[in-house]
Amino acid sequence: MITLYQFQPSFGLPNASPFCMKVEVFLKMAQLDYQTKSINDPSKAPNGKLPYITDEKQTVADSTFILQYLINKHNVTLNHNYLERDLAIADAAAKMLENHFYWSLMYNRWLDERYWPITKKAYFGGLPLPLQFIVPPIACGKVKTQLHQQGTSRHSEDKIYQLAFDDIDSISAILGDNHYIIGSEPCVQDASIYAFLANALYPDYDAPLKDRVKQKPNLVTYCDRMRSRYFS
Ligand SMILES: N[C@@H](CCC(=O)N[C@@H](CS)C(=O)NCC(=O)O)C(=O)O
Repeated sequence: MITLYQFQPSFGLPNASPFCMKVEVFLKMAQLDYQTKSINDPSKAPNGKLPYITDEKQTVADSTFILQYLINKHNVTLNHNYLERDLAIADAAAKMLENHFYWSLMYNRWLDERYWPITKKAYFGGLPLPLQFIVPPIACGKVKTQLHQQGTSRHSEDKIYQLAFDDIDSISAILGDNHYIIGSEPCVQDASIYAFLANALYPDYDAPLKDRVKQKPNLVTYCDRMRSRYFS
């Protein structure tokens, strides 16, 4: 049995970590049997980050390597007869969300003072009382350092959101009238693209990234289509 180790679900999403959600979406797309286990402290994970999986005696960390492993081990064929060029476009789109858009999403949740109280409550509100005060500033300080070292938080707030708006606009342009990112059936990269867009769109509070996705009707329809296909 495959076990997916991930954060506890929050924001009404399967997972508020888009990387964890990507793996769970993929498991559903591939119709593989799995169970999930919640871990609150990622330092216990093999790479110090979530997600990771175990499958019989194998442990695999990092969503990209997890999907590669599952595809090979369980002979998953999801890419239909898509052209290599279209699959490469889907891959580039997913990587843009994972390695660029992600940082603005992190800023939105952890550093934008309007939304940090909401994030704090969603992620840490269930902790026992002394930990509710101790853990959030430590976790937030860690994210602050990451965002500074990566560079995103060195920009003004407007620019940080503009970076993500451009990503959203590009994904909307690539999707066009397709039902899924490059055609009428999902490919592997839809797992990632949906997980990231859903993380912007579905949390129950208005925020700049959510507003931008909502301005793109094709993205909203896409997310709703993926949600009802895999999570209804
Ligand atoms: N490249 C990794 C990224 C995973 C990742 O960044 N996970 C974050 C949550 S979204 C994490 O575990 N952060 C904890 C930390 O950095 O301490 C993947 O694709 O799985």
